[in-house]
Amino acid sequence: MIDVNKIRKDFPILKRKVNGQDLIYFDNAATSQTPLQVIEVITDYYSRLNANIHRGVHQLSQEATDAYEEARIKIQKHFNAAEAYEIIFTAGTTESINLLASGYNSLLKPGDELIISALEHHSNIVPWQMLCEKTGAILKVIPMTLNGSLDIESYHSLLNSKTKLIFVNHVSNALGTINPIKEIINEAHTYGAKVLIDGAQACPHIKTDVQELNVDYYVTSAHKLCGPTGVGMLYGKKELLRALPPYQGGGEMIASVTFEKTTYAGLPHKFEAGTPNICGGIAFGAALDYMNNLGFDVISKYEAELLAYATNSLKKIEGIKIYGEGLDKTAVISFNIGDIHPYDLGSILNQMGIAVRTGHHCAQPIMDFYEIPGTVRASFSFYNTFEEIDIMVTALKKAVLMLQ
Ligand code: 7TS
Repeated sequence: MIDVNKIRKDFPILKRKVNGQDLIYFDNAATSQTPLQVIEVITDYYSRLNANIHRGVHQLSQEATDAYEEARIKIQKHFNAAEAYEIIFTAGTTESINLLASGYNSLLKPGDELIISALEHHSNIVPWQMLCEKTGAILKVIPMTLNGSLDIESYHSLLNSKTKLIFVNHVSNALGTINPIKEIINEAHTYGAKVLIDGAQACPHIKTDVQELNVDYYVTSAHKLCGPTGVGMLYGKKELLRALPPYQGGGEMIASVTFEKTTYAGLPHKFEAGTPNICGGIAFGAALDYMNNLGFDVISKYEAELLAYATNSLKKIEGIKIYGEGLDKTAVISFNIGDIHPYDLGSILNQMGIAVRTGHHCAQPIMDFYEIPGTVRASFSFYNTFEEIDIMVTALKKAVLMLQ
């Protein structure tokens, strides 16, 4: 059982006021808030440890290196990767995907096929389009259905011996759909294709076991699960990462450099050029500790209760349309009310201290599918309460009266 009042004390930001009202933070799918336990690790890093890593014999550099590598091991254990060096630190999901797309540049030939889903965030669309332009590979799309899930029958018919890579999100950011990734991965493997799962939206809600899934690549951002911005990870199976060319050239990713020839370092350093976000990496590990101490089973059970409660309460508002209702989904509700523009609803909620996201949520193809400019998206976390949902519903009713 979650003691939400106790948990909320861990999050200083939840005490602040916005426009004279208590902040109600329902934009967790954009970024999650940071608990004191993680803030303290960040403060401690800059107060006691700050040094560059992997390069100094001095004490501070060694301690910072140890803390950074311990964080890598925490991430490895959390996702159950076979080896710590299969975890590559990146700046976040977007950079992880760009790293992969850049590597595949030399692995693809014209006519090779890539499969994407209709539910993707732009960061899992645009890098692949850029890659197709460079390589002559062809991008195919798994369509979505009206209820916001993937049309898996169509996926089966898109696969063939030319399919090289499939990239699908674990959870849709715009609708919260939990995609059947196990089935997608198993089916892809029968054709020898590899699968990248974008776990940005899954990681705050679901504890993923990459070996159990047998996924080839899995990416996420720390800031979605109570960690800082600007840091994330790429998991890849070691044999695939070894075969992938480096992303950026620079310091720390080499074995030797002469003007005639450079040889690259082994994993994970081959993909980690330059001074990384050292403090961010360490805080990523602390965020996983925090979430695991609460327990993902407990978190997802409580969030499911919040979702059910919010869905029921919102449905009582006349003219509301919830996109992706009844799905197997995380605690995300995307909706519109009548023909009110989502931006107007979001602005009025903001005046009442309530943070939601409005717009296309970097998933324009989903909005095009529903023929809407965007939605209001309320996304919940384990530190949200039923009372906050009541306040949002009342605020929405007031907003409708003002706008209609
Ligand atoms: N993939 C998915 C599924 C996402 O939801 C996001 C961010 C990204 C990739 C990109 O992550 P980043 O950390 O590299 O920026 N999603 C959102 C969102 O839904 N609202 O703001 C950011």
